[in-house]
Amino acid sequence: MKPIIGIGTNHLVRPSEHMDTNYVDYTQKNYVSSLVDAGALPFLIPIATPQAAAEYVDHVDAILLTGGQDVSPRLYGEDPLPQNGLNDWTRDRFEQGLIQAAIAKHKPIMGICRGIQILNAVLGGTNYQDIPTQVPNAIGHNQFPTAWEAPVHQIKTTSGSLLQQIYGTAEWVNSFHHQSVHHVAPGFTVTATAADGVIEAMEDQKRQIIAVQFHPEMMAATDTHAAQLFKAFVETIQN
Ligand SMILES: [Mn+2]
Repeated sequence: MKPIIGIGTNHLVRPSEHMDTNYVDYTQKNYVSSLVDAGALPFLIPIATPQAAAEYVDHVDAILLTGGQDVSPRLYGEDPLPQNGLNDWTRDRFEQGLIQAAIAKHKPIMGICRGIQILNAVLGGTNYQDIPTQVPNAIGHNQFPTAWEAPVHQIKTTSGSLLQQIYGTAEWVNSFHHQSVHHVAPGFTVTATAADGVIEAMEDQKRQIIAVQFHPEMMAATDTHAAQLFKAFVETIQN
């Protein structure tokens, strides 16, 4: 049996150019294809109540938390800065439910981009609301409109981490974010940083959580490290 991975989705809640007033739950195809290629069977979990989150977790072997909106600073007790972008309290609360249930039921979690930020906020850390204004001498962390799979900045990894086993001591990754982990939640080890100190990955081997700020799902088709990261996550589930 392939491990079943529940993907936390995004949703449209306003009229949009392509979908008009069809309000859909969705995820980007490359999250799905990366998990399929790594040997898993992904299911998309629609955004629902926090109570429903726990029931969804009962039906999957692991959770993938994906990119999207800025995590509400309310989750870590801060008022928003003017640079804080779109927040979605419904999604935040639902993913909080997914995280808490997955940990309670000893199911592994992988977080990507917003995923690392919601994990950190829910589990007791704080985030930078806006890297350019809050991190001194910050490098560029938003490569848009450069190709999604193009690696644009370096990371240095931490010895003993799963991330270093896969990526080596230093590597180039892509970058599409203006927020990041600030104070690290208890239980996590920082496993990669950018040259400006911005946290690019962390993990908690005890709770089987691996999280990255970059986007391996956009690189997995062209980059062996990114593909291997998904394989390693899937293997975590099988153990
Ligand atoms: Mn970055």
